Amino acid sequence: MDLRLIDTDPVAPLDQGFTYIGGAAFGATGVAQPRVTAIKAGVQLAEGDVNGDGTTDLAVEIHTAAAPVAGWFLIVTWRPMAR
Ligand SMILES: [Ca+2]
Repeated sequence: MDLRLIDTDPVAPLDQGFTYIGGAAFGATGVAQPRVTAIKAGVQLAEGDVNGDGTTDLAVEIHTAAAPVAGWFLIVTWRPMAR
């Protein structure tokens, strides 16, 4: 799932991306996060919290028996340096 074109903070300079959290609950910490949880055997739910408020903004059902890994998501992996 390619999330690289989503700038999670359009106010800040450059692009801000997501931090993958596996199956953990969204932190509501202001940090954009994708996660994957099992719905039932062979069905995973990938969700993204784009604005870091702890609620789901996008969701995709994935049908696979494979265990979820961070590599399912293409995310911006760099951050602008603090000034
Ligand atoms: Ca949200």
